[in-house]
Amino acid sequence: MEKLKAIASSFMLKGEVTEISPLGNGLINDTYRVCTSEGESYVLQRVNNAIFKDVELLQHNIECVTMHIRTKLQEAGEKDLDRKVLEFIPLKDSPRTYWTDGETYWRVSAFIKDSVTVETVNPEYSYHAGKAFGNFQAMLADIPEQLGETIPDFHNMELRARQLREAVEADAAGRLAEDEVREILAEIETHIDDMCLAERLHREGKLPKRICHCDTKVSNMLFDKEGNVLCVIDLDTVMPSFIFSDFGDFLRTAANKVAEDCPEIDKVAFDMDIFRSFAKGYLESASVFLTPVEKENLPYAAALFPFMQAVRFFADYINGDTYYKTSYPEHNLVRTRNQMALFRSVMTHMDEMAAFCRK
Ligand code: GN1
Ligand code: MG
Repeated sequence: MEKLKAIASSFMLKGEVTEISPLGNGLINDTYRVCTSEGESYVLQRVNNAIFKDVELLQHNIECVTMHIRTKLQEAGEKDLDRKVLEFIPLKDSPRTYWTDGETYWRVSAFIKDSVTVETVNPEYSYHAGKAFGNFQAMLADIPEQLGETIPDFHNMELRARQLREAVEADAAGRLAEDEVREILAEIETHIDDMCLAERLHREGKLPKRICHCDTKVSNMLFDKEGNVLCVIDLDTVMPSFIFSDFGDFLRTAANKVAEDCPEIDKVAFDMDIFRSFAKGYLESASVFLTPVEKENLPYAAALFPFMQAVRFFADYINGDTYYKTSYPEHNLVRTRNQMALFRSVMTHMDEMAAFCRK
């Protein structure tokens, strides 16, 4: 903790650091809450630079995005600015917003007062979330700076399929010996071509990349106590992507009746009430910029994300769990089973979703 205290203290905080405690449950970065003698709270986060290789670019993206949103909100007369967009704190001796000793990277943002995160949402929350993510993309539609990809090809299904095939080829952990692993692999293979539609459309010039959040799971939104969305957090993956990313990844977590690692597979199901509420909110705020191709493929996005996540968890399982934090040896396999069950459930609702989006 002394080390963390020293790191936190090198940022321009109000007051002296008095307390540091762990916060949240992300699978990639380590996060702490910092309290100071002046009663202020901050979020201290270690950026996982094994995964985010270019922290400088990442922080540049985040600074551009938060400043752009702040200006937009200000222009719109927003009164509660500090709770509606994250603020990154510079170092005491430099305008840089991250600290590094050459090995680890840390940053600090202001803690948003009276905010909560949730792991599950009801239809009402989902409607607000849909509006919030649509707005987030709409506000970023005219960002003047060029943003880079903090993880190149992050949501590229062709790449994820390739990585799975490489993992299978290497079989580093000997897990291909398991019958179930081979069965899951066979099932995944039958869907890969269909699920690579976005990359094909992009190559044909029919699908643009826009600035997206790319990690829109439910727990990456802050709500106030009344259930209104305050702002979107966890901006590491904000980058150019297809709008499917934000639409699909929210539903992947929000519309699953259980958590992404729930081992009770028979309880996994895609909740159409959540879909309808979220899609309604999203379409209300995103319609200003969505093209017909983007709009008509929203049901595909709902299917793509559980599928892509299954492929990613599965490749990590086969690689011997080198990417996602796991709590037990089969954790990534359980996650894979869960996401494949969700994918199958989504696929039974394709026509219904298409009809809803056409309305
Ligand atoms: C990771 O760290 P966290 O939980 O915000 C992952 C997402 C996955 C998610 C699955 C950079 O996000 O893409 O959807 O786990 N982030 C990265 O829970 O790989
Ligand atoms: Mg994340």
